[in-house]
Amino acid sequence: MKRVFSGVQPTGNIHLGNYLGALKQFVELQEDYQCLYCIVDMHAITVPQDPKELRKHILDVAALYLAVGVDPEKSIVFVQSDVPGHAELGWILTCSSYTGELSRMTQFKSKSKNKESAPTGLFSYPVLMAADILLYDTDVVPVGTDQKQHIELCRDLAIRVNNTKKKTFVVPEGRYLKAGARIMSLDDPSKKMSKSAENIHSRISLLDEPSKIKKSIMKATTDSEGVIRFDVDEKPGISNLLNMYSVLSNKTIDDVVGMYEGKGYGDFKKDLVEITVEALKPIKERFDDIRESEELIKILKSGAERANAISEKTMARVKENFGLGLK
Ligand code: ATP
Ligand code: LTN
Repeated sequence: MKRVFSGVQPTGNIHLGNYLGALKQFVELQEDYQCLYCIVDMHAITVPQDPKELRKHILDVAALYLAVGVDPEKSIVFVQSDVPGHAELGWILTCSSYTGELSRMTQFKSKSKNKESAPTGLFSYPVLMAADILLYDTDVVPVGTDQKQHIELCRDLAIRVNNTKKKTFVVPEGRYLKAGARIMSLDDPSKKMSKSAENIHSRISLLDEPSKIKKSIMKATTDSEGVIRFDVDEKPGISNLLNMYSVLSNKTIDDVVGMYEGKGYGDFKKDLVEITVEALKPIKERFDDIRESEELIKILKSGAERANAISEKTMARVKENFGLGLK
């Protein structure tokens, strides 16, 4: 069976962008692949984290994976720092990566912008991500398009090692959905929706109360034309809302535009609130049950054991091909 790997950072509550860009794919792929879904806590500490909050967010993300439909009987769900191979391979790959290629990563540029100095971990973050993926001989990586550059770097590193040492790694492919791959921020549609943005109305979290969802959508930035049509360049706000409407209702954007011909932004936004609240209601209900249950920790522990068993085999091959350690 081909393998899938993906990860989400425990840096806050999962939002609609994470869900529509990545988690929806996680659920679909479980039928045809062996899937590993990781909570990448070591990526989260590339920016300062409060230890108590981080622990809470790890369990929140794990419970949300299960609440959206990741099935622990089918998929391996685990926490990154429970498998030492990630850090180990991360270092080995750091030695095969170049500072020039890392300094071109746009996520690093935007996260280090306006800071006097940036942690080295933030700079080498994409190398750890490559290690996550290569550690499991991954074939397919479902992510949002914001991760495309990191996936390309991962492929370059795998090919570089395969060319200079013996063939060591499987070269993975990114998998991006047509719709949902890049949901934009509600208050500034030139930026992607993000967990860590300061304004809570810039995003819809999967656990938001209906009143918060309503407020965020009704406040969402649009334009003064008053016509509902899809045009990302001229009307980025409305186009983003149309995209969300289309994916959540399983209708094409053209159909949605047709339904709102002659209607105003207010009517459209009200309906989008209703669709969003309905879509998220069952997720929130399942989340509350799972988050409280003792099963969650058991699932993560057993996931880490299964992930460790796979990663140890890869690490033995990597060490052999690099000449590290004793035979
Ligand atoms: P942070 O704001 O803390 O950097 P984030 O919101 O970007 O976090 P991640 O944990 O980095 O979320 O990403 C988890 C997954 O969600 C990745 O596959 C990523 O590509 C996807 N994703 C993140 N934001 C969006 C978005 N706005 N639209 C579509 N997919 C997204
Ligand atoms: N870099 C990703 C999170 C992430 C990831 C991964 C995604 C870390 N390791 C491995 C896919 C595969 C992000 O910031 N969204």
